[in-house]
Amino acid sequence: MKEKLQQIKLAAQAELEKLCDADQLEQFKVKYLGKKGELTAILRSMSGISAEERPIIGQLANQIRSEIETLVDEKRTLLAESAMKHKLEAEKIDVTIPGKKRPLGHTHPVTSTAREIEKIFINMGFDVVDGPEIEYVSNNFDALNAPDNHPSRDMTDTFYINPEILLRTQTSPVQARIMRDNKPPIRVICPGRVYRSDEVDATHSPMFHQMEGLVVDKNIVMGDLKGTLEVFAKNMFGNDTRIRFRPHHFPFTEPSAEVDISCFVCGGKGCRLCKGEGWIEILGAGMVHPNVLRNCGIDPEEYSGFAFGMGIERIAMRKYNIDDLRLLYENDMRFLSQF
Ligand code: 2NM
Repeated sequence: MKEKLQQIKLAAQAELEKLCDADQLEQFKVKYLGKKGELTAILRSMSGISAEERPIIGQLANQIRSEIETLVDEKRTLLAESAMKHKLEAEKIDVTIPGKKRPLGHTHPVTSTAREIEKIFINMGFDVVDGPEIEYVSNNFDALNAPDNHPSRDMTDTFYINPEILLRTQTSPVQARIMRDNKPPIRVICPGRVYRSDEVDATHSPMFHQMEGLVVDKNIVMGDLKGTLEVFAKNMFGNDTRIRFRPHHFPFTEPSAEVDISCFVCGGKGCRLCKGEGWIEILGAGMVHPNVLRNCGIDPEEYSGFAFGMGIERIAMRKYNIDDLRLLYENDMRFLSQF
């Protein structure tokens, strides 16, 4: 009996050496220590042993059992360590390998130009306001003193949704809304998309962006308009920039003017950019027509105002020396990544 137990112990030790994973260790435990295992079988068969020997054999069997249990625990730890080692080895990350480059976009030149213009006017105390691109004819034309026969009202120039609703042709309807809903003083600029039924070419697009400004208060005069636009021009195009007003006509302003800046390339002498003129046209402006104030619920006897409007693309094209408007809409990375 004793020899048998010693044999089991030796066999168990030898077998344990060869185990290489947790599954095999479980099977091993069942084989030696389980209810139907070899040690249990020995203890069961003790009925044939003399009364003196029984406690000795029993003690030995229990001792061997606990030795094997200890060995199993040690082996379990060893196996777990080696499993973890393999796992770490397999999942090793080389932190020195260069990462995947993700192409990072940036602000579109039309947007960055709009932000730059906004900043200049914000510094002069203007608020930035937006409004719907789908507008009422009444806000887009009627409130702004556009005569019934004005060519811009024509179906061939404007996108109508129905006879009362259109895609706004300018952002001034936002200003009509502002005047109707607020008491002066009003100081706002309105950036946004506008729509006109134009064929696409180097200088035209059926959708483009505008920035319009409006100031309404007591005692606003043309000098306020000139001063404001001069500050804008100097901030936008350089401190040496001068501005010039040429008489013009808009239905919503009286008097009205087209505004040029001195050429920021040649300073006014005449060059390729300004086509020998020395001046570059950048916006339209004027004193808000009394009819517009009245249409929007402001008394023109008490208040006066000035307004102006510019195409953001046109400013961006001047600023970045872009000669074809279409480049701004094609989203060609070779073009956009230059800005
Ligand atoms: C321009 C030129 C001149 C303008 C007028 C108004 C309003 F709402 F007060 F009537 N907003 N913007 C205006 C004036 C726009 O764009 C070339």
